[in-house]
Amino acid sequence: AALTGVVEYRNVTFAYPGAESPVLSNISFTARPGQTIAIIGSTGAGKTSLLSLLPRLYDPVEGQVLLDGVPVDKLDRAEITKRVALVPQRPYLFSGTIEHNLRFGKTEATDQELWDALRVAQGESFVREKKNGLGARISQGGTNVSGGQRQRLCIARALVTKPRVYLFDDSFSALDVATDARLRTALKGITRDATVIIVAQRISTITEADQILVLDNGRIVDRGTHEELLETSPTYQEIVES
Ligand code: DUT
Ligand code: MG
Repeated sequence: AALTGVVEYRNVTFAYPGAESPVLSNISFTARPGQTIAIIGSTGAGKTSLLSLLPRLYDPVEGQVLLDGVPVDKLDRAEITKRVALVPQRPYLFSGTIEHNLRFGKTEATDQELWDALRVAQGESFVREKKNGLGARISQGGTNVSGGQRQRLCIARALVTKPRVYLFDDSFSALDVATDARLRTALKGITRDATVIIVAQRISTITEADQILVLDNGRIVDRGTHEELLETSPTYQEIVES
């Protein structure tokens, strides 16, 4: 069977409801299974807004977002949720156990699947260290775990759903460089056949991406691999040097 998980943005323009000017203009790109597409750009460039259109947190005002060739507004939300996992920039945990939080998207996951996801997300050891393990309580908003632990639990939650498409919104920024590197190596194995779109601040997180989109003021100003952009993109060079 053909691999699913093809994401296409076709001439997408987006403004927040009630706002006059668009925050995204004429965005076009395709991300295929097995590929990692990175999005980089300064704060306010529109990276989070861009990701939000695939799971339909918002809809574009012009153009189309397609999943496996079908415009997402023609798909059931449940179908989108099954195929696409978004790890949000501000990872959210709710009051309940670690297990509840990990099963949030997929209630029928086995404990083994939860531990497997935690292992990849580099969250296994801190959960094992807790007296109640998966049964350890998380307070509302996850205030009793660190920012990095919160990010790792939210990454594990996404892995548990075994989606075709992963959207990581700056998901590695609260991790130290070594943990970030270990996590991404482990992820590579898991996401080999999946489509990965990753927003990053740290250049080291994205140098191996198949394609990097440089977003500036809601537009894709340059695109290419790390090596190509170093040669051709002044905006990218600025980001690398900053
Ligand atoms: N914006 C809104 N309403 C919202 C969210 C964002 O008007 O609910 C604006 C703020 C900004 C633009 O949209 O001018 C793009 O914001 P976004 O959050 O997409 O930018 P980012 O690239 O993700 O910035 P950061 O690197 O700070 O996460
Ligand atoms: Mg953002």
